[in-house]
Amino acid sequence: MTSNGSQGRQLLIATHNDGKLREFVTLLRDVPFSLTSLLEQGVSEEVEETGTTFQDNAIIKAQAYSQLTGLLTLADDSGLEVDALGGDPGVYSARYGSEGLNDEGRVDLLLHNMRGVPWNLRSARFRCVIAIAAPNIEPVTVEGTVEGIIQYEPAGDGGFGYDPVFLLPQKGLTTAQLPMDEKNSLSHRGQAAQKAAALFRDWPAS
Ligand code: ITT
Repeated sequence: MTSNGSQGRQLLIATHNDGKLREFVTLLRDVPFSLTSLLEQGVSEEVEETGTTFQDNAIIKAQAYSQLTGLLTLADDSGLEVDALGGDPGVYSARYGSEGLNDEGRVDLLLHNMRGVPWNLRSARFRCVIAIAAPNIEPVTVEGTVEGIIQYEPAGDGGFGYDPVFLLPQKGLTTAQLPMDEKNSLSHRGQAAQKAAALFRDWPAS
């Protein structure tokens, strides 16, 4: 996928979500590893996310895909917590509503479930926990959070998932209205990836 003078050391970005993958490839472009994907490794298995926290699920995914491939592996578990919904959809963000929904359907459901919620009670945050695992190491985790407000209507066609309704008050724009580099510089995933990149810069040779 990418190569940057890494002398053959590979890092698997273990996600089936294309939006996440695009962001990680940009965020981790300077780490001293060649980045590879599940697609490139021929891995189509979906690991079951049986945890109840972002941290548990991130570790479950990173460990499972590193066992499957033997590679140093990074996975994230992330999602949207909406205060007016008691923190939902949270760890179930990708599975909110019925199985058949796509991103747009989940955004519609979210707005439906928030109808009547006034502006001052529409606070929310994206959370991301990244886990790094390899067959011979204890998993390591790092995390990031970004605060926002759930807009009444979707706006923007960048990003993925709930980005079209996630307003960054300091920008006056949703995360779907920002160029990817700008979203990455502020986002939950961007913050967690910066911490991960710092770990990778000093990663011991195996
Ligand atoms: P993998 O498990 O294969 O990585 P996934 O999409 O199932 O893919 P998660 O279980 O971590 O990943 O669910 C994350 C969901 O949270 C994602 O599908 C979106 O609905 C939402 N989400 C996370 N980060 C987001 C972001 O930056 N922008 C918009 N929505 C986001």
